[in-house]
Amino acid sequence: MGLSIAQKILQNHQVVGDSVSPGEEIGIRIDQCLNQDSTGTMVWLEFESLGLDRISCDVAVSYNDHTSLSFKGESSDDHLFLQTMAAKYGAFFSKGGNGVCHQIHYERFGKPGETLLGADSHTPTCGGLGMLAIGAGGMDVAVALAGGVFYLKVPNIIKVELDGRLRWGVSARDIIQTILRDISVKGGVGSLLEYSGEGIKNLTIPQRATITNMGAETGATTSIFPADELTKDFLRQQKRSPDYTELQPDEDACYSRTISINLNYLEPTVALPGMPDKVKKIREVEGRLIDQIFIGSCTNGGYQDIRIVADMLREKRVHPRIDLIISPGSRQVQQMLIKDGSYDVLTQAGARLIDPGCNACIGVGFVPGYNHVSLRTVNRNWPGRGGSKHGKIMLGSPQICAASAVKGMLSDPREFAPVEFSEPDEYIIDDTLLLSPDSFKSQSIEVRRGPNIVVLEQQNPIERLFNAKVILKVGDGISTDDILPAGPLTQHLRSNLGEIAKYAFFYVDEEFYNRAKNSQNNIVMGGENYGQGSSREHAALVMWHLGVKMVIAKSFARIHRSNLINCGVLPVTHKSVSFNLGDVIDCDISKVHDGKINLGNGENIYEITHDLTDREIKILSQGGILGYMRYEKEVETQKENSQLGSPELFDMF
Ligand code: MIC
Ligand code: SF4
Repeated sequence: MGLSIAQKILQNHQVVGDSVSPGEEIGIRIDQCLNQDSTGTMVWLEFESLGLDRISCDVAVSYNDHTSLSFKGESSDDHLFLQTMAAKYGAFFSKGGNGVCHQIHYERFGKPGETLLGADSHTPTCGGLGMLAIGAGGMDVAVALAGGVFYLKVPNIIKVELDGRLRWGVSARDIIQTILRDISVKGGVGSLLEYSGEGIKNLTIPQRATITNMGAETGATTSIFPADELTKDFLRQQKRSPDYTELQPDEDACYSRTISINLNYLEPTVALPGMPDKVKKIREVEGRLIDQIFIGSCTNGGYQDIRIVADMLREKRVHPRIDLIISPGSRQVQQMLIKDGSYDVLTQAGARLIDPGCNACIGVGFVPGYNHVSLRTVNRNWPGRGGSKHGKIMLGSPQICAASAVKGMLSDPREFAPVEFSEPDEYIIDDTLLLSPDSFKSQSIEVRRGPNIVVLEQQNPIERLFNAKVILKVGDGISTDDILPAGPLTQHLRSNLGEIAKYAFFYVDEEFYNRAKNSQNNIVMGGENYGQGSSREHAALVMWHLGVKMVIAKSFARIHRSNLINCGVLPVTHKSVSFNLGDVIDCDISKVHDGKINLGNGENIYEITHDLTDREIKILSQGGILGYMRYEKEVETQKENSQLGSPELFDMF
């Protein structure tokens, strides 16, 4: 049977498992890793706890992008910690102002056919280059930095067949927003979106990267495009090594389903506030008033994106009611825009140009006011995402943003004269803000650790039996932003679990923290797609810290489920069992290995099936992945000393 592109890369990297058939749990080798300033301090603390001298993957990069504006001193401490840890252990460090991790990674590092594991859910952006790029929690990334295997269930491969060519006013974002409208934020769970068809020849690499970036919003494990002549050209334009091999699926590759889209007929779209899949055609919603527009982020912060905006705003003025903020995705994009005069055009039109970085996307600055409507080229818009639950965020293309900026209301870009764009023959290459690990080899590195950077508690084996109390019951679609909000409240506390835990479920139930901290035996009940959205490991770490031992939900988002397991919190998937707030539940973890788990509350004992693999059960029994790795190491050492036969704890499995 033939293989798809993703399966070929999986097969080339497979170190555990016999096949790459969907559903199989396999282990793969990771070539590249990335982390950023919100997730990276934990990644490095976790890596440090493994006691190694140097990273073992080919390339690793730590980015300063989410809090690069350092509204709080704690963020500056985080940056210095990342910079010195990267230097000490052999990773690149991208300084503040260099831009958003995903934009830079596909410009400077991404490689067709290789694997990338990133502590950020939009890591799939590099799939636009034909790389198998997967978002994960910090602990999985720490293990990969150490040269460890990354485990995943081979996803179902969905073929997305594109034909035709986008017409003026319709953008790459409209392709993925149309898919989101059709399959929803749950439609990609357990799947991978693989693009093919004649239409992809008409999409540049940055356009493909927009699509693979926002594919994360479908819940898909990742998205990928073939590596073709355009990929090769892009690497040349970036003055990158030409060691490139074409990557195409086999003719008889098998797909779980096909989504066909004719680009000729697509229309500009907008996602209404609340969820990225609340997508409408612009003509259904035009005329609605808006207050603020933000253009940038890892979805639409590319040169093409902002250059088109400049061309649409040439000799025009931003409407008086609009605050237009533009943040280039990277310093390269910024320099291209300065060189071609776009910066002048945008400034004269009345736009505010800010430093490359995540900025408004994550509520670091430009937080919308009470009932203010903000139109953004970012990828997420659930309540609270922009830093306040009172703001309303809509998602749309740079073209829609430009048209709306001029008219002061949601507007159709097709009413503007068409703007042509072609990729430059060469991009400006200036890696001044990218520190290579080689520059530090001869120096002895002193790691700079601010007082807010708190070493993680040790993970210990968990008890087999416990009396736990349901302290929160929530509905469907709870995101990691609901579990632990990002933005001004917490962004500077990412290295301090004790402090950040105070904001757990802050916008959902302000009393959660007080309830949780009074007991060390807690349970949370969720609905469908629990933990969707970002890779934010902190959403699981704070549960661990607050004594949440189990989350029972109808279904889990992939990354959050793994994060819970890595943190020693049992994720139990159920459809029918429902407990109420205050119920006390016993759980005999020693029975978990039968494919069943017993949950009881006094009179009733429910035997329900679970989807935990043997490996996951072993991790859970050691209190999490770090405890498990420490345990494995001890077992190995003891074996070497010929003092131990088979490990007693594993006997129960
Ligand atoms: C996001 O877009 O939600 C973030 C902020 O980049 C997160 C990572 C984080 O919480 O730091 C993500 O996507 O994983
Ligand atoms: Fe940064 Fe926003 Fe992209 Fe997350 S989605 S990496 S916050 S730009």
